Amino acid sequence: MPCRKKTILTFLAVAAGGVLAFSQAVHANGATVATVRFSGDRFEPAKLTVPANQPFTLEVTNADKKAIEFESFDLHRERVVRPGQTITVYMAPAAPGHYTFCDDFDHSVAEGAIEAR
Ligand SMILES: [Cu+2]
Repeated sequence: MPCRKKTILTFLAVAAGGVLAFSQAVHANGATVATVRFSGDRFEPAKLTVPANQPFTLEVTNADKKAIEFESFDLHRERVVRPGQTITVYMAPAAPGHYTFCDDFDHSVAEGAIEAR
């Protein structure tokens, strides 16, 4: 089940906090790999930037003690991540834009966002 309701609130919170983390994406073998870590009921960083119109991979590490369901309704991905596990999510090229993701097991967790530019 997708979770979009908090998108605007999350975006405003991120903007207000000025916590715009850029260059989280690193290049390995020519491919963009972005990483995000879940711990303490939050995604870190809360915002990732990736190149638009290029495939990329997202490595999601769950460093928390509970399972999460990494879900991006916008990017059509939904994967369970067990405690201590790192998963690799292959993403299709994304048009420039703002794509949210969340823990679909717990909607009290603030959404994260991927900015394709
Ligand atoms: Cu879901």
